[in-house]
This record gives sequence, C-alpha cells and structure tokens, in this order.
Amino acid sequence: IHKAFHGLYPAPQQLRCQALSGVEAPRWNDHDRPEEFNFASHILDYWTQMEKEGKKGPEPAFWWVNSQGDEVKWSFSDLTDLTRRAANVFTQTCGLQQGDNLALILPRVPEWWLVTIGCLRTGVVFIPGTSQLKAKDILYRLQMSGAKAIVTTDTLAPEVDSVASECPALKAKLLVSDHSHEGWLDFRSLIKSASPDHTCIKSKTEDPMVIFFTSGTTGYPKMAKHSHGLALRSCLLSWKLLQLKTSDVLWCLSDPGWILAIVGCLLEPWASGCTLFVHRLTQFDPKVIVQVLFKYPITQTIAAPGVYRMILQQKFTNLRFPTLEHCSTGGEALLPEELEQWRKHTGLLLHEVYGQSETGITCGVLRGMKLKLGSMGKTISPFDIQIIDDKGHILPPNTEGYIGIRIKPSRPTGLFMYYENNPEKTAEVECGDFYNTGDRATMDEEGYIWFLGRGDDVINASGYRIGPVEVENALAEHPAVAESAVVSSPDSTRGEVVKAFIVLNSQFLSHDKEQLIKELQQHVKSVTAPYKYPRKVEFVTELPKTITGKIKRKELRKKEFGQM
Ligand code: BCO
Repeated sequence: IHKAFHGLYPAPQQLRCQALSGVEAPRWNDHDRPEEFNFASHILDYWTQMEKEGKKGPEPAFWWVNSQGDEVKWSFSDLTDLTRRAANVFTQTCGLQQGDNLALILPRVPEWWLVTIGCLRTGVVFIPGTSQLKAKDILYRLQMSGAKAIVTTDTLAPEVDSVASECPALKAKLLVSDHSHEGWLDFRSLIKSASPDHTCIKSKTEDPMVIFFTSGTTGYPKMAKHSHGLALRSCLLSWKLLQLKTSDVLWCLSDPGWILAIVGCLLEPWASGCTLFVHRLTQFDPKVIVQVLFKYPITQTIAAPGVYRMILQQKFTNLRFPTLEHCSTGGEALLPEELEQWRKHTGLLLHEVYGQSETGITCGVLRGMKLKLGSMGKTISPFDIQIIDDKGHILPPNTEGYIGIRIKPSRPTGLFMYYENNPEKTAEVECGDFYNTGDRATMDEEGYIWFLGRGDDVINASGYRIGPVEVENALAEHPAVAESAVVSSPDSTRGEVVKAFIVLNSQFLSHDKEQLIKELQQHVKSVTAPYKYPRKVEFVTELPKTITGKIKRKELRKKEFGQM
C-alpha cells in the first residue's frame, strides 16, 4: 500500500522486526531534570535503533493519508534518515545555527514533521503557525521573532513575498510544493539531495526549542518560548496520561499551528514508539472524520471538544468505531452532556485535558482514572496546580479563583521559559509563587478541577484563543467602522464565538445591515486569520465606556452570557 510521497523520498525499508513485547522507551521520572535532552536523539533515534536490532514491531512511526488515496508510511529509521537530511538543509544550505528562529507555516503535510525534527536536531527554534494566517499576521510574526527562515506552501508564498522586504532578518524561504517558485528554495529537492549523515546537537534541557504566538487581552499575540523540557515532559504525559503502547495508532486532529499538535502529533506518540496517524484534512468535515475512524485501525484520538461536538450534531446512525479505545479532548470546555452523548453513541469516554500555549498539558483525566462529570481532571506531576487569588494565595477547596501553576521554589520542567522580548508581560503573569494562567476554576477536596472561564477578555472559540484587540483592529480598517468592541458570546456548536459590537460611520447607517455584516465578516477573514472573524455582529449607537474612555468589554460579555 505504501506510496513514497510524490516519489521524492525513499520507500520505507523492509524492517527485520518481529513483534517483541516489553520494549519500552527510555524513561525519566516526574522530577528528573537531566542536564541534556533532545527528543530526536534520545527518543526517535532510540526507536530507530530498536527497529534495527529487530526489537520493535513492524508498525510504522508515521502513517499519513489524504482524500485522494495517497499514503505515506515511514518507519523510525526513515524518520531518522529524512530528518537528518532536513537538519543538513537548515545548517548547510540555509546557514542556520542553534538558537536561530524559523517560522513554520504548513498544513498537515509530511514535511511538517521533517522540519520540526530537523529543527530539534540542529537547535533551530521553530515557530509554528496555522495555515489560516494572512500577510499581516505573517509580517507580525516574522518581525517580532526576527526569524531567519520560513517554510511554507505555494498558497502562502505570495503572502510572504508581499511582506518579505519589511523583514530584514529573513534569509531563507523554503517552499514545500510540487512547483518551483522564484526566490524560494525547493525543500523537497533539497531533502532528496542532502546527506543523511548528521550529528544531533547535545541540547541542554533548558535550551530553547519552540515559540508559540499566543493571544492576550491587550495588543497582539505574545511569544511564549519553550525549552526542550516541553518535549521531556510530553514523554511523561505519553506514558502516564495516554499510556500509549507501540501497537497504538494515535490520531491527533489539532491544526499544526498549535501546541496541541506539537504535543499530540509529534511528542506523545513517538515518546512511546507508537504510530502517529495523520489525515491531510484540508477542510474540517465531521463526515470525513467518521469515515476515517471506521476505515483505519486508530486506537486513540485527541481533538478539541468542538470536533466531537460537531460529529455528534451530524446524528450519525452508527458511531461504534471498530478499533477506537480512548479519546482525549482539550482546548476549550467540554460540557457534561457532550461527554454523556459521546459515551452513549460510541461506548467511549472523553478524557479532558487542560493547558495553554504557555504550559502544554498541565492537568487532565489520566487513562483509567476515576472521572467526575464536568471536571477536567487533576494536576499532572511535575506541575503543582492550585487555585489562587490575584495575590497568589492558595484558596480553600471549592472556592473560585485562578488556575495557578507553582513556579517557586523551582519552575517545573515544561512550563514556558518566558515571553520573548517581553519581561513586563512575563512579570505580569507571575503571581506570588505561581504562574497565573488567567483561567478561572475551582478544585475539590480530591484535587479535581472544574474550569469556569477566562478571567479576562480573551475569547476561546472552538479551542482558539482570540484576543479582542486583534479583531477590533481588523474591523477598524474597514471604512464602515467608527469603533468596535469584541467579546465572547455563547454558541451551541463552538462553545463560544467572537461577537463584535460596532458603531457605524454615519455614511454607512443607511446601508443594508445583512449585507454589511457579510462584508465586515469577509473583510476580517481577508486581513487576519479567518478563525478570528466575528460570527455575530450587532450594530449599536455607542459602546459602554469608563469615565476615562476605556471600553467596558466585561459589561458586554456579561450581557451576552445573560449575567445582567
Ligand atoms: O465558518 P466559516 O466556514 O464561515 O469559516 C471558517 C472556515 O471555512 C474559514 N477558513 C478556514 N481556512 C480559510 C478560511 N477562509 C479563508 N481562507 C482560509 N485559508 O474560516 C473559518 C475558520 O474557522 P474554524 O477553523 O473555527 O472553523 P471550522 O473549519 O468549522 O473548524 C472547526 C474546528 C473545531 C475543527 C476548529 O475550530 C478547530 O480545529 N478547533 C480546535 C483548535 C485547537 O486545536 N485548539 C487547541 C489549541 S492548543 C491549546 O489549547 C492547549 C491545549 C493543551
């Protein structure tokens, strides 16, 4: 069945493997802090060695399919070979060095995995972004990070070209495409001709590995920088939370731009030597997801609650998937009714996890753990989560407060290092002995945590964290908008959606309102990543403001949630 991807990469080797039981990845304990850690050399190359010694079964490490019937299967040996080549492309062809930043904006194509692991091998810090980003978002990311290289597809290459002259640090543009593009290096050909010999850097566990852009209440996204400790902690998660075995086939549906994808589509499956399954999924479609779950031997899924919710809303007659054993969910709140419905139709539980771009997964329902309806589980060691007030004092059980992660006397391995170039914001989220997540919750006497919502204006729509200012600024570019306030509004499909209250400029007051709403939505989709567009719009004559002229978003939000 294997089809070497576009004929460019080697077909998987015929492995001398027999299915041997009892083969386990190298293990660390919760509180181990090895001085050096590199996921590529410590984990991937370990599994490659196990394959070579015939000590690992024949299951592929990577199994990629698309709707056109193309299929890629790579063993760990293939991955080692191809990612060493990628490492050489970065260092030799692009002249990148350890600590340099690389922007990675790819959809779910196999090269995404070659780039990420190539970066791990060289110490190049990668910055994932969703393919929904537009020229302005890309410009912001390139300028803020000073990225020296970018990897993307031909869909986004013109957007990059339109801003590249404003990004003096950008030296190398790598294209993943079947076609060549002037001014761009052809990543696929370079991989083919690169040497497979490369020595992985000996990274310190605390050396930088990845940066995520994360939305906040004010201004544009901040850069949350993570060390290789994130990868180390994801190994612990793989063993404890999901308890993956080499025979498992894990499908994580997160877009490659988010931390959930780094954890669920890269680190967790391979920490346990299991198969990562990927469907190209250009457009989200619950029908395709259900078909895939019937067709392929997938044993575990990870997806935002919205994905399971949208599957349930389709009212399929049969959701008893033949091989699926365990489902995890995270990114937004899961309602108890959704869990009940999923259990009723599939016979399976939904195991909730919680985390942010700053933290990765910090709490959750471990496989086999008692589940309490509506709770997102318990803190996962080495994190110590407590519910705190705004001074960092620990609150008694069942009291509402902020989710705090202990950072003193020592910062746990895997928590973000800091907001790059932003010591003020880094200091702002430190609250006594804790990192304040800004999320509100309660914890019961047994340590189970109940999520309540954001303590600020950040909107969580279908698992996307959206800063209101980003949307308000996009709206402000439209001539009809005099001013706007963007808040969260409840929604039965997406949990929350973006709602914009808009004061129109006088010359637009007589315009057809339905038409204007469509135009404004389209406008936002065209100037910034479309997932941020306001799905609800209300025209108002004025916005509620404080005496100093600050918009009272909280008041509007409360109204949306029927709290006033
Ligand atoms: O609803 P519309 O059709 O009007 O608009 C949609 C898309 O059609 C459109 N769009 C997408 N790509 C576009 C585009 N338009 C123009 N150009 C493009 N390139 O824009 C809207 C996008 O909205 P969406 O992505 O929310 O909609 P969709 O397709 O219905 O997907 C639903 C979900 C549930 C699959 C999606 O929202 C999703 O993947 N959510 C999960 C996000 C996630 O993984 N979050 C985790 C973050 S990490 C974290 O929280 C830490 C946890 C440890």
